[in-house]
Amino acid sequence: MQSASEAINSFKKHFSGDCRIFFAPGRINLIGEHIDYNDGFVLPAAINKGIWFAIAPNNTHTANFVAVDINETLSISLTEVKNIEGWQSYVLGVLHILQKEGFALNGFNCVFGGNVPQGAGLSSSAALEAGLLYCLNELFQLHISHLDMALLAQKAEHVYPGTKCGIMDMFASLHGKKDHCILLDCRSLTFNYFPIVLEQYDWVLINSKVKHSLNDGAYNKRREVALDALSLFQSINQKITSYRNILPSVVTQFKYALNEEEFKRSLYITQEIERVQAAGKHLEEGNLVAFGKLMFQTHDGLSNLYEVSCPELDYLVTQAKFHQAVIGARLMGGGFGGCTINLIEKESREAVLTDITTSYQNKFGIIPEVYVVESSDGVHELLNLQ
Ligand code: GAF
Repeated sequence: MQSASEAINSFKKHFSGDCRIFFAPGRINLIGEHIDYNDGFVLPAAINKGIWFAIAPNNTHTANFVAVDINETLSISLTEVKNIEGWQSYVLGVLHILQKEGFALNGFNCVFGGNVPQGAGLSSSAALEAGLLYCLNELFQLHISHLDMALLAQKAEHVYPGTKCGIMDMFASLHGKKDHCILLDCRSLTFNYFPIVLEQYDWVLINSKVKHSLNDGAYNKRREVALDALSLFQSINQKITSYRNILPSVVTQFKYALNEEEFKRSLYITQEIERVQAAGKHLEEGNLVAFGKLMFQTHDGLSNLYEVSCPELDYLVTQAKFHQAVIGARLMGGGFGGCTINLIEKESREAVLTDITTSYQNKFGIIPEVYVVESSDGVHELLNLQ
Protein backbone atom coordinates (compact mmCIF):
# COMPACT_ATOMS: atom_id res chain seq x y z
CA MET A 1 0.00 0.00 0.00
CA GLN A 2 1.32 3.42 -0.93
CA SER A 3 -1.29 5.99 -0.01
CA ALA A 4 -4.28 7.12 2.03
CA SER A 5 -6.59 6.69 -0.96
CA GLU A 6 -5.58 3.05 -1.31
CA ALA A 7 -6.37 2.60 2.38
CA ILE A 8 -9.81 4.13 1.90
CA ASN A 9 -10.55 1.97 -1.15
CA SER A 10 -9.48 -1.20 0.65
CA PHE A 11 -11.64 -0.30 3.63
CA LYS A 12 -14.66 0.19 1.35
CA LYS A 13 -13.99 -3.15 -0.30
CA HIS A 14 -13.93 -5.08 2.98
CA PHE A 15 -16.27 -3.16 5.30
CA SER A 16 -19.22 -0.80 5.22
CA GLY A 17 -19.41 2.70 6.72
CA ASP A 18 -16.89 5.51 6.96
CA CYS A 19 -13.42 5.33 8.43
CA ARG A 20 -10.53 7.39 9.76
CA ILE A 21 -7.08 7.29 8.15
CA PHE A 22 -3.81 7.33 10.06
CA PHE A 23 -0.15 7.09 9.04
CA ALA A 24 2.58 5.55 11.22
CA PRO A 25 6.16 6.08 10.02
CA GLY A 26 9.14 3.73 10.10
CA ARG A 27 12.43 5.14 11.32
CA ILE A 28 16.09 5.51 10.61
CA ASN A 29 18.75 5.86 13.28
CA LEU A 30 21.74 8.15 12.67
CA ILE A 31 23.84 6.72 15.49
CA GLY A 32 23.42 4.90 18.82
CA GLU A 33 22.79 1.25 18.07
CA HIS A 34 21.88 -1.44 20.60
CA ILE A 35 22.15 1.00 23.46
CA ASP A 36 18.52 1.98 23.85
CA TYR A 37 18.10 -1.06 26.12
CA ASN A 38 21.39 -0.24 27.84
CA ASP A 39 20.46 3.20 29.17
CA GLY A 40 22.24 4.95 26.32
CA PHE A 41 21.35 7.71 23.85
CA VAL A 42 20.01 7.28 20.32
CA LEU A 43 19.47 9.61 17.34
CA PRO A 44 16.52 8.29 15.31
CA ALA A 45 14.18 10.09 12.89
CA ALA A 46 10.77 9.08 11.61
CA ILE A 47 10.69 8.66 7.82
CA ASN A 48 8.18 9.05 5.03
CA LYS A 49 7.86 5.29 4.62
CA GLY A 50 5.34 3.74 6.91
CA ILE A 51 1.98 2.10 7.40
CA TRP A 52 -1.46 3.48 6.54
CA PHE A 53 -4.45 2.45 8.63
CA ALA A 54 -8.12 2.83 7.71
CA ILE A 55 -10.12 2.12 10.83
CA ALA A 56 -13.58 2.51 12.38
CA PRO A 57 -15.48 1.19 15.41
CA ASN A 58 -17.95 -1.58 14.49
CA ASN A 59 -20.18 -1.66 17.61
CA THR A 60 -19.32 -5.28 18.35
CA HIS A 61 -16.68 -6.95 20.50
CA THR A 62 -14.71 -8.22 17.56
CA ALA A 63 -11.55 -6.78 16.04
CA ASN A 64 -11.34 -7.39 12.29
CA PHE A 65 -8.04 -6.82 10.49
CA VAL A 66 -7.10 -6.93 6.81
CA ALA A 67 -3.38 -6.95 6.03
CA VAL A 68 -3.76 -5.55 2.53
CA ASP A 69 -0.24 -6.09 1.21
CA ILE A 70 -0.37 -9.83 1.81
CA ASN A 71 -4.11 -10.23 1.46
CA GLU A 72 -4.62 -11.88 4.83
CA THR A 73 -7.38 -11.34 7.38
CA LEU A 74 -7.88 -11.87 11.10
CA SER A 75 -11.07 -11.68 13.18
CA ILE A 76 -10.80 -12.04 16.90
CA SER A 77 -13.14 -11.51 19.81
CA LEU A 78 -11.65 -9.00 22.25
CA THR A 79 -12.29 -11.43 25.08
CA GLU A 80 -10.30 -14.19 23.38
CA VAL A 81 -7.09 -12.43 22.35
CA LYS A 82 -4.20 -14.86 22.18
CA ASN A 83 -0.81 -14.94 20.51
CA ILE A 84 -0.65 -16.01 16.86
CA GLU A 85 2.69 -16.03 15.06
CA GLY A 86 3.36 -13.71 12.14
CA TRP A 87 2.04 -10.16 11.62
CA GLN A 88 -0.89 -11.16 13.85
CA SER A 89 1.33 -11.22 16.93
CA TYR A 90 2.08 -7.49 16.54
CA VAL A 91 -1.54 -6.37 16.43
CA LEU A 92 -2.69 -8.94 18.98
CA GLY A 93 0.15 -7.93 21.30
CA VAL A 94 -1.27 -4.40 21.27
CA LEU A 95 -4.82 -5.57 22.03
CA HIS A 96 -3.52 -7.83 24.80
CA ILE A 97 -1.41 -5.19 26.50
CA LEU A 98 -4.06 -2.46 26.34
CA GLN A 99 -6.67 -4.71 27.94
CA LYS A 100 -4.19 -6.05 30.48
CA GLU A 101 -3.42 -2.48 31.53
CA GLY A 102 -7.13 -1.83 32.04
CA PHE A 103 -8.04 0.13 28.90
CA ALA A 104 -11.55 -0.58 27.66
CA LEU A 105 -11.71 -1.43 23.96
CA ASN A 106 -14.65 -2.02 21.67
CA GLY A 107 -14.75 -3.84 18.37
CA PHE A 108 -13.37 -2.21 15.22
CA ASN A 109 -12.61 -2.83 11.57
CA CYS A 110 -9.12 -2.06 10.35
CA VAL A 111 -7.26 -2.36 7.07
CA PHE A 112 -3.57 -1.59 6.99
CA GLY A 113 -0.62 -1.78 4.65
CA GLY A 114 2.48 0.17 3.83
CA ASN A 115 5.72 0.75 2.03
CA VAL A 116 8.36 0.08 4.69
CA PRO A 117 10.51 -2.71 3.27
CA GLN A 118 10.24 -5.59 5.74
CA GLY A 119 13.31 -7.02 7.42
CA ALA A 120 15.30 -3.98 6.29
CA GLY A 121 15.83 -2.54 9.76
CA LEU A 122 13.37 0.33 9.22
CA SER A 123 11.01 -0.76 12.00
CA SER A 124 7.93 -1.88 10.14
CA SER A 125 6.85 -3.81 13.23
CA ALA A 126 7.18 -0.82 15.58
CA ALA A 127 5.21 1.28 13.07
CA LEU A 128 2.45 -1.34 13.13
CA GLU A 129 2.34 -1.49 16.92
CA ALA A 130 2.70 2.24 17.58
CA GLY A 131 0.27 3.03 14.75
CA LEU A 132 -2.44 0.68 15.99
CA LEU A 133 -2.04 1.99 19.54
CA TYR A 134 -2.42 5.54 18.29
CA CYS A 135 -5.54 4.64 16.26
CA LEU A 136 -7.19 2.91 19.22
CA ASN A 137 -6.25 5.78 21.53
CA GLU A 138 -8.11 8.14 19.17
CA LEU A 139 -11.03 5.85 18.40
CA PHE A 140 -11.85 4.97 22.00
CA GLN A 141 -10.55 8.16 23.66
CA LEU A 142 -8.14 6.32 25.93
CA HIS A 143 -6.17 9.50 26.76
CA ILE A 144 -2.77 7.80 26.64
CA SER A 145 0.21 10.14 26.26
CA HIS A 146 2.70 9.70 23.39
CA LEU A 147 5.35 8.47 25.79
CA ASP A 148 3.02 5.91 27.39
CA MET A 149 1.96 4.73 23.95
CA ALA A 150 5.62 4.10 23.13
CA LEU A 151 6.06 2.18 26.39
CA LEU A 152 2.92 0.13 25.75
CA ALA A 153 4.00 -0.67 22.19
CA GLN A 154 7.36 -1.82 23.55
CA LYS A 155 5.60 -4.05 26.10
CA ALA A 156 3.40 -5.46 23.34
CA GLU A 157 6.51 -6.42 21.37
CA HIS A 158 8.08 -8.03 24.44
CA VAL A 159 5.01 -10.05 25.32
CA TYR A 160 3.75 -11.44 21.99
CA PRO A 161 6.38 -11.38 19.23
CA GLY A 162 8.87 -11.87 22.08
CA THR A 163 11.65 -9.49 21.02
CA LYS A 164 12.97 -7.74 24.12
CA CYS A 165 13.52 -4.57 22.12
CA GLY A 166 14.43 -1.14 23.47
CA ILE A 167 12.21 1.91 23.24
CA MET A 168 13.83 3.62 20.24
CA ASP A 169 11.67 2.41 17.35
CA MET A 170 8.26 3.02 18.90
CA PHE A 171 9.42 6.30 20.38
CA ALA A 172 10.63 7.53 17.00
CA SER A 173 7.47 6.46 15.21
CA LEU A 174 5.35 8.37 17.73
CA HIS A 175 7.55 11.44 18.34
CA GLY A 176 8.97 12.06 14.86
CA LYS A 177 9.12 15.63 13.56
CA LYS A 178 9.54 16.50 9.89
CA ASP A 179 13.09 17.60 8.99
CA HIS A 180 14.37 16.61 12.42
CA CYS A 181 15.97 13.74 14.25
CA ILE A 182 15.48 13.03 17.94
CA LEU A 183 18.30 12.87 20.46
CA LEU A 184 16.69 10.56 22.99
CA ASP A 185 18.09 9.79 26.40
CA CYS A 186 16.84 6.24 26.87
CA ARG A 187 17.27 6.34 30.64
CA SER A 188 15.29 9.50 31.45
CA LEU A 189 13.22 9.34 28.24
CA THR A 190 13.82 13.06 27.70
CA PHE A 191 14.65 14.28 24.20
CA ASN A 192 15.63 17.15 21.89
CA TYR A 193 15.09 17.64 18.20
CA PHE A 194 17.94 18.43 15.77
CA PRO A 195 17.58 19.48 12.12
CA ILE A 196 18.32 16.54 9.83
CA VAL A 197 18.14 18.30 6.46
CA LEU A 198 21.69 19.15 5.42
CA GLU A 199 22.91 21.57 2.79
CA GLN A 200 25.80 19.62 1.41
CA TYR A 201 25.01 16.02 2.32
CA ASP A 202 22.26 13.42 2.03
CA TRP A 203 21.35 10.57 4.32
CA VAL A 204 21.14 7.53 2.09
CA LEU A 205 20.11 3.98 2.93
CA ILE A 206 21.43 1.00 1.02
CA ASN A 207 19.33 -2.11 1.57
CA SER A 208 21.55 -5.20 1.44
CA LYS A 209 18.35 -7.24 0.91
CA VAL A 210 19.62 -9.69 3.49
CA LYS A 211 16.46 -10.09 5.55
CA HIS A 212 16.83 -9.79 9.24
CA SER A 213 14.42 -11.00 11.87
CA LEU A 214 14.84 -9.84 15.42
CA ASN A 215 12.75 -12.56 17.00
CA ASP A 216 15.09 -15.39 16.10
CA GLY A 217 16.89 -15.16 19.45
CA ALA A 218 20.15 -13.41 18.55
CA TYR A 219 18.82 -9.97 19.54
CA ASN A 220 17.52 -11.18 22.92
CA LYS A 221 20.82 -12.96 23.52
CA ARG A 222 22.67 -9.65 23.07
CA ARG A 223 20.44 -8.09 25.67
CA GLU A 224 20.93 -10.99 28.13
CA VAL A 225 24.71 -10.88 27.85
CA ALA A 226 24.74 -7.10 28.28
CA LEU A 227 22.70 -7.49 31.48
CA ASP A 228 24.93 -10.31 32.79
CA ALA A 229 28.03 -8.19 32.24
CA LEU A 230 26.37 -5.22 33.96
CA SER A 231 25.56 -7.39 37.01
CA LEU A 232 29.20 -8.35 37.19
CA PHE A 233 30.29 -4.71 37.20
CA GLN A 234 27.69 -4.03 39.89
CA SER A 235 29.06 -6.84 42.04
CA ILE A 236 32.50 -5.22 41.78
CA ASN A 237 31.25 -1.71 42.51
CA GLN A 238 27.79 -1.21 44.00
CA LYS A 239 27.70 2.44 42.97
CA ILE A 240 27.25 1.34 39.36
CA THR A 241 23.58 1.52 38.45
CA SER A 242 23.87 1.41 34.67
CA TYR A 243 26.30 1.37 31.74
CA ARG A 244 26.30 5.15 31.99
CA ASN A 245 28.52 4.81 35.05
CA ILE A 246 31.12 2.69 33.25
CA LEU A 247 33.91 4.02 31.06
CA PRO A 248 35.43 1.87 28.30
CA SER A 249 38.74 1.96 30.21
CA VAL A 250 37.00 0.36 33.21
CA VAL A 251 35.71 -2.45 31.00
CA THR A 252 39.26 -3.08 29.87
CA GLN A 253 40.48 -2.96 33.45
CA PHE A 254 38.02 -5.68 34.48
CA LYS A 255 38.48 -7.82 31.40
CA TYR A 256 39.76 -10.67 33.60
CA ALA A 257 36.38 -10.91 35.37
CA LEU A 258 34.34 -11.20 32.16
CA ASN A 259 34.02 -13.93 29.59
CA GLU A 260 34.88 -13.01 26.00
CA GLU A 261 31.32 -12.24 24.97
CA GLU A 262 30.65 -10.11 28.04
CA PHE A 263 33.88 -8.22 27.51
CA LYS A 264 33.21 -7.44 23.85
CA ARG A 265 29.57 -6.50 24.35
CA SER A 266 30.20 -4.22 27.33
CA LEU A 267 33.16 -2.56 25.66
CA TYR A 268 31.00 -1.78 22.64
CA ILE A 269 28.14 -0.44 24.79
CA THR A 270 30.33 1.91 26.81
CA GLN A 271 32.12 3.15 23.68
CA GLU A 272 28.84 3.71 21.82
CA ILE A 273 27.38 5.67 24.74
CA GLU A 274 30.39 8.01 24.55
CA ARG A 275 30.19 8.19 20.77
CA VAL A 276 26.56 9.30 20.68
CA GLN A 277 27.23 12.04 23.20
CA ALA A 278 30.07 13.28 21.02
CA ALA A 279 27.95 12.84 17.88
CA GLY A 280 25.19 15.04 19.35
CA LYS A 281 27.72 17.82 19.91
CA HIS A 282 29.12 17.46 16.36
CA LEU A 283 25.63 17.67 14.94
CA GLU A 284 24.91 20.77 17.00
CA GLU A 285 28.13 22.39 15.77
CA GLY A 286 27.49 21.31 12.19
CA ASN A 287 30.69 19.27 12.13
CA LEU A 288 29.44 16.48 9.91
CA VAL A 289 32.85 15.16 9.00
CA ALA A 290 33.50 14.38 12.68
CA PHE A 291 29.99 12.92 12.95
CA GLY A 292 30.66 10.66 9.98
CA LYS A 293 33.88 9.35 11.48
CA LEU A 294 31.90 8.21 14.50
CA MET A 295 29.50 6.35 12.21
CA PHE A 296 32.40 4.34 10.79
CA GLN A 297 33.59 3.59 14.32
CA THR A 298 30.11 2.45 15.31
CA HIS A 299 30.12 0.04 12.40
CA ASP A 300 33.45 -1.41 13.48
CA GLY A 301 32.09 -1.88 16.99
CA LEU A 302 28.86 -3.48 15.77
CA SER A 303 30.80 -5.81 13.52
CA ASN A 304 33.73 -6.79 15.75
CA LEU A 305 32.51 -6.34 19.31
CA TYR A 306 28.73 -6.57 19.27
CA GLU A 307 28.86 -9.02 16.36
CA VAL A 308 25.56 -8.12 14.71
CA SER A 309 26.85 -7.49 11.19
CA CYS A 310 27.11 -9.88 8.25
CA PRO A 311 29.47 -10.08 5.24
CA GLU A 312 27.07 -8.13 3.02
CA LEU A 313 26.79 -5.17 5.41
CA ASP A 314 30.53 -5.16 6.08
CA TYR A 315 31.13 -5.11 2.33
CA LEU A 316 28.79 -2.15 1.78
CA VAL A 317 30.56 -0.15 4.49
CA THR A 318 34.02 -1.07 3.19
CA GLN A 319 33.02 0.01 -0.32
CA ALA A 320 31.63 3.26 1.07
CA LYS A 321 34.96 3.98 2.74
CA PHE A 322 36.71 3.95 -0.66
CA HIS A 323 34.79 7.08 -1.62
CA GLN A 324 35.85 10.43 -0.20
CA ALA A 325 32.34 11.68 -0.78
CA VAL A 326 30.98 9.21 1.79
CA ILE A 327 31.89 10.78 5.09
CA GLY A 328 30.15 8.18 7.25
CA ALA A 329 28.55 4.76 6.88
CA ARG A 330 27.42 1.96 9.13
CA LEU A 331 24.88 -0.78 9.50
CA MET A 332 21.62 0.54 10.91
CA GLY A 333 19.11 -0.97 13.33
CA GLY A 334 19.28 -4.39 14.92
CA GLY A 335 21.71 -5.74 12.33
CA PHE A 336 22.13 -9.27 10.90
CA GLY A 337 21.02 -7.80 7.55
CA GLY A 338 18.92 -4.85 6.46
CA CYS A 339 20.32 -1.45 5.55
CA THR A 340 23.44 0.63 5.90
CA ILE A 341 23.03 4.34 6.51
CA ASN A 342 25.44 6.59 4.61
CA LEU A 343 26.24 10.28 4.81
CA ILE A 344 27.11 11.26 1.23
CA GLU A 345 28.03 14.54 -0.46
CA LYS A 346 25.06 15.57 -2.60
CA GLU A 347 27.19 16.41 -5.64
CA SER A 348 28.75 13.00 -6.00
CA ARG A 349 25.84 10.99 -4.68
CA GLU A 350 24.67 9.33 -7.89
CA ALA A 351 28.16 8.33 -9.09
CA VAL A 352 29.10 6.93 -5.70
CA LEU A 353 25.89 4.94 -5.36
CA THR A 354 26.22 3.47 -8.83
CA ASP A 355 29.71 2.34 -7.97
CA ILE A 356 28.83 0.80 -4.59
CA THR A 357 25.68 -0.94 -5.77
CA THR A 358 27.32 -2.33 -8.92
CA SER A 359 30.20 -3.71 -6.98
CA TYR A 360 27.81 -5.22 -4.39
CA GLN A 361 25.79 -6.84 -7.14
CA ASN A 362 28.91 -8.30 -8.72
CA LYS A 363 30.08 -9.71 -5.42
CA PHE A 364 26.84 -11.13 -4.00
CA GLY A 365 24.52 -11.39 -7.01
CA ILE A 366 21.95 -9.25 -5.17
CA ILE A 367 20.62 -5.95 -6.49
CA PRO A 368 20.56 -3.64 -3.47
CA GLU A 369 17.89 -0.97 -3.09
CA VAL A 370 18.74 2.67 -2.40
CA TYR A 371 16.54 5.13 -0.50
CA VAL A 372 17.35 8.81 -0.06
CA VAL A 373 15.82 9.51 3.30
CA GLU A 374 13.01 11.98 3.83
CA SER A 375 11.97 12.58 7.41
CA SER A 376 8.38 12.72 8.60
CA ASP A 377 6.16 13.66 11.50
CA GLY A 378 5.31 10.94 14.00
CA VAL A 379 2.07 8.93 13.85
CA HIS A 380 -0.79 11.20 12.84
CA GLU A 381 -4.30 11.25 11.49
CA LEU A 382 -4.58 12.09 7.80
CA LEU A 383 -8.35 12.12 7.34
CA ASN A 384 -11.49 11.69 9.36
CA LEU A 385 -14.35 10.63 7.09
CA GLN A 386 -16.75 9.79 9.93
C1 GAF B 1 15.93 -2.89 16.94
C2 GAF B 1 15.25 -2.70 18.28
F1 GAF B 1 13.90 -2.82 18.15
C3 GAF B 1 15.61 -1.36 18.90
O1 GAF B 1 15.05 -1.26 20.19
C4 GAF B 1 17.13 -1.16 18.95
O2 GAF B 1 17.69 -1.91 19.99
C5 GAF B 1 17.75 -1.49 17.60
O3 GAF B 1 17.35 -2.76 17.12
C6 GAF B 1 19.25 -1.49 17.68
O4 GAF B 1 19.71 -0.23 18.01
O5 GAF B 1 15.48 -1.99 15.99
